[in-house]
Amino acid sequence: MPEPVGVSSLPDQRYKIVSNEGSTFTIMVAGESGLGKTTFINTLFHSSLKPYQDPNERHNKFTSAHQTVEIGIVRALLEEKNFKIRLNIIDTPGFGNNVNNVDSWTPIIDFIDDQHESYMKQERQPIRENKKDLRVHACLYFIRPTGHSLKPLDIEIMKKLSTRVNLIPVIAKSDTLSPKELDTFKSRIREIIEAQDIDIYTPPLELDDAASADHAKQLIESMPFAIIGSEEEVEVAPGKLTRGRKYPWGIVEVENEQHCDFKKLRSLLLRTNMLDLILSTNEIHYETFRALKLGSNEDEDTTTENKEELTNEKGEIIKRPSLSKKPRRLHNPKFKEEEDALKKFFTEQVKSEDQRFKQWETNIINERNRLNQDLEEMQAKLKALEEQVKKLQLSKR
Ligand SMILES: Nc1nc2c(ncn2[C@@H]2O[C@H](COP(=O)(O)OP(=O)(O)OP(=O)(O)O)[C@@H](O)[C@H]2O)c(=O)[nH]1
Ligand SMILES: [Mg+2]
Repeated sequence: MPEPVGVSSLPDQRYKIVSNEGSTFTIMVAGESGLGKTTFINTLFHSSLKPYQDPNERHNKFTSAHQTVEIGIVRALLEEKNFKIRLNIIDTPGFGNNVNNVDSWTPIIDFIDDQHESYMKQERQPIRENKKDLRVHACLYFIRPTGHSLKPLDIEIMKKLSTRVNLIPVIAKSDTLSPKELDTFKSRIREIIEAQDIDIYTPPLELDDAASADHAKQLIESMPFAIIGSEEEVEVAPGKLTRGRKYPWGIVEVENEQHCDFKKLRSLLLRTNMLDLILSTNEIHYETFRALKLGSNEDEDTTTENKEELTNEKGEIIKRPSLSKKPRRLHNPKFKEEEDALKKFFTEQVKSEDQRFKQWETNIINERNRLNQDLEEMQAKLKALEEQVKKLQLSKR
């Protein structure tokens, strides 16, 4: 009997957000080849999920545990009371076996970016209902249970992932390590993650709710989660079957908290932290992507008349002013140059106006002096004439 998901028992406000925003939830698995990624998906399905048949799409069959060769989507339905969430699990091919591993993990990074891009494009369309949303809300990164350390390749990929998605590192096939080895391995990985500044997903501590805070603390302390996957059921007591792996020395059970952290991880993903994963993807990772995209689009704007082409539902191309015309100019060196040039031009204009004004002032002063001189001459002439008149009058008498 699957455990209740718990979404329907969320407080009203949160319930509304999930039902509006979270009608789909997407998890991705990534990591080296053969670490049990596909097996984990199947284990999760058998433990709590129903396969989902989209009427408009060909149904994706459950993948079986042989080497995954391309990125695949497994769909499921999370159902509780009247509440439904469409769940997508992205299975990816493992990497690490090739000489040039870049080719095997860049498609994973591209996939994540492409989903953000596609969502962004849909948001700009005039008709925005029924958006297809495959943005990855949580990426489980599978670590090989070497008991030693993280490989440089792991560090490189985890760094790239952590700037794009909620990254959750997991120790794969943890049944191959003894409890003591596992403890040491966990703390070593935590140290490396901290030293390398890899931003992994951390469940938020809700301090106003003691029980939730306690649960979050437990989750944080268990990171990176040690997991065991199995597609087999084993008999743990007469007639009692459970998912696990059987060894000559005993049985390891997937859902036994003494044996591994599978239940904790499942709870984080499907129960306690689903909402936070959805919201933080939207508010942090998607927004970061959008801001970066808008920043780089500004350069293009100058050549595309600030118009962007959109395709409406009928496939017709329409043009409208670009959304990317945002006041982010100061950060762009190109606009800084433009601004400097404008300032220079303005200063030169003011200078030349100033000179013109000064010249005009000088001309006026000269003209005034000239007029004053003329006036003085006229006055002198007038005086002379007056004196002549006086003299003539005197001589008449
Ligand atoms: N001991 C142990 N073996 C496991 C576990 N999970 C999976 N395996 C086994 O590991 C092998 C590889 O498992 P897959 O699930 O195909 O691994 P994958 O990560 O999907 O591999 P790629 O598709 O090549 O990337 C299978 O034989 C599984 O039975 C586990 O938790 N413990
Ligand atoms: Mg696989």
